[in-house]
Amino acid sequence: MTPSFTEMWRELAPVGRDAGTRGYRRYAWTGADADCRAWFREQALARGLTYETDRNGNQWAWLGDPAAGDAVVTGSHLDSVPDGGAFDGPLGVISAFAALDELRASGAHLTRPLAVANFADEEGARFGLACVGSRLTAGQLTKEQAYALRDADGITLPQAMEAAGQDPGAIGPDPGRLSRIGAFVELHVEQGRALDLSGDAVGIASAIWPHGRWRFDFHGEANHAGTTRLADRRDPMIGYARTVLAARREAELAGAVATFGKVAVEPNGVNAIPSLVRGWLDSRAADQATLDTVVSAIEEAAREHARRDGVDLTVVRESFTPVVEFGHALRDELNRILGGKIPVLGTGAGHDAGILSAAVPTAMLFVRNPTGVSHSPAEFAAEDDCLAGVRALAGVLEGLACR
Ligand code: HGY
Ligand code: MN
Ligand code: MN
Ligand code: MN
Repeated sequence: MTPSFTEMWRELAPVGRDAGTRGYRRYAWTGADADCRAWFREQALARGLTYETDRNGNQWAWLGDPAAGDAVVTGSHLDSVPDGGAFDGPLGVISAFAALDELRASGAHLTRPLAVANFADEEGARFGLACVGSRLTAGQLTKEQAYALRDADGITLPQAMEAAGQDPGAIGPDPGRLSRIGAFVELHVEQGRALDLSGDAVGIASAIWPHGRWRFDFHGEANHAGTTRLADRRDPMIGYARTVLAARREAELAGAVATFGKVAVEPNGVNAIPSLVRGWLDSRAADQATLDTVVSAIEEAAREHARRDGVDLTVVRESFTPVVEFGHALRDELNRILGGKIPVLGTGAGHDAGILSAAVPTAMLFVRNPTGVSHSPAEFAAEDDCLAGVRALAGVLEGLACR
């Protein structure tokens, strides 16, 4: 008997959850990630699906011949941000298995292969780059770039993969695999309140905002916190703090978003003026021009503050995802399959679907999140809405794979 949606949810819920914060710490290629990947493999084998892990560490569970081509693939990711919520990623993977179960139970006659996918390292929580598994597969990240990724302990991505039993030697573009995918549909919890405001349980994605990550390094002069006159200081924390305020101001002015959510201080001593303050900016906007304007204004403000404080500043763009407009053909087909009344909404959140949309026809379904909160242990979606998402996904899979 294959586990139901609720049983799968219960099985996965404790994996990688911090007892204190109740948030998830499922970072790529760690023990918690290995437990999630073992869970995925069990789900595949329990259903008699053909299980595989590809050269980039993405997991696939196939119904039908993986080599036949024109496959309909659905899935998402199982890794999390630090203290992430239960739904971001896992809802798409669990719903994919549940929708496939529904389709098989209905006796539908499949005319195309189906697959459930778990994309490796979507959040980039450990190595700092989002969507590593799907970017490698789609040829948007080179092997050299991937090999240069390292975590806070200096462990490189290939070292972490090897330690987890995944050979990093073969990572890289996988055009053969992509050429066999006719459509990819990712179901995801909404990370916002559009569906709550419209009163719908399920929505379809229209676009993903352009977004990126920039690292601001403020180099000052370490000194004694108790004996150094204020006028003699080159304190990088001051310029960093003013830049955080400038980021909020510039984002408000432009109707964009900008967040310094991660900061590292050296030497990080209470009684030492820092030598270095390193802050990571995540900024997103509805269009490229606005995003460019906001980030340039933030960088200009940062340079002015650094100059005034006698501090050196370097700014590095660490990653960037251009705007994703999901193709109308598949999007409209989903809407037709689902009765034409499903709201279409944009999002500021990045997804594997956004990466893969450059290579295969791609669409996204969103499930209502009543508070809109995400990347937090408070993330929530009601079970009825999750089951409505499964039914919608099952309908989409049937509409696409049972022609
Ligand atoms: O950052 C994002 O938007 C996604 O959750 N990785
Ligand atoms: Mn996320
Ligand atoms: Mn996600
Ligand atoms: Mn995603």
